Amino acid sequence: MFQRSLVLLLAGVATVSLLACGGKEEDLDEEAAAPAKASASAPAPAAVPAAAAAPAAGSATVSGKISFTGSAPAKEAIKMDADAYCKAAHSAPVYTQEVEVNPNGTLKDVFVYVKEGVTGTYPAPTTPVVIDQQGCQYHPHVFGIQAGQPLKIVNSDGTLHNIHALPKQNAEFNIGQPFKGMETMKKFDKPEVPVRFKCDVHKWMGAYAGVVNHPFYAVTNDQGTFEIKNLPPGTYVIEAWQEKYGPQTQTVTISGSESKTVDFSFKG
Ligand SMILES: [Cu+2]
Repeated sequence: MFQRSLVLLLAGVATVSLLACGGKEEDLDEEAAAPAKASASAPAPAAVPAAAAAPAAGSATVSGKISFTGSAPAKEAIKMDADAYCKAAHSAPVYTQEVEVNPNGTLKDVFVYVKEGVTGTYPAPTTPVVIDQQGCQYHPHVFGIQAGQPLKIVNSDGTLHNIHALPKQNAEFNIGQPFKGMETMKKFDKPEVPVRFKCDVHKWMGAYAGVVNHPFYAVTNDQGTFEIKNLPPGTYVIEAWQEKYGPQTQTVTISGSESKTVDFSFKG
């Protein structure tokens, strides 16, 4: 115990990850079970039966669709010849994911989150977000995670991957996973959108995380839609971030259990 505090005192950022699987995360778990401080003055919301780790902060919803106009860059088939394992893992062509236009003219893999306006504290879930290296691609390609929430990095391939996170606000990391089934736990301490990941072995591999300090985020699906639930009443800046086209923002004001639609449109 003494040793642990000493290390924490001395080391700051660099060594914290070594201790992440110790008692620290369990403390967070207990806090996560308590209602959000923001709603302390109001009566506790009726117990959500199968409550997830995130506290039920409010009951407003912001949802929307990301449409796309113009022409997308031509999809390029990825050449995986450099690694026989990767090449053999696919019987059909695999395409780049920089701009993913859905059949209904919307965009997939846009990270949508509340950029400004969230008050209160939202303890990081202790359940990890998983990023899997499978078929020499990252799954998912774009994902959200809370600051302080564990990120489980998995190698499902029988080949070497080297996952290299390139944040600007958080600590960079660079981890070789030479064997199938390897798992590494990491986390980001600060909010940052986006954080890019690359593989130093396979140049075509790329992924992006949106790191936020609350649970109000989503990634658009193959219908181009998103939904952000359990928002307390307030005025919020909603940002939609796309890998090639960058961010767009809109402001929305919601009250009570209102549902509002915030649509975005990106142009190729
Ligand atoms: Cu790789």
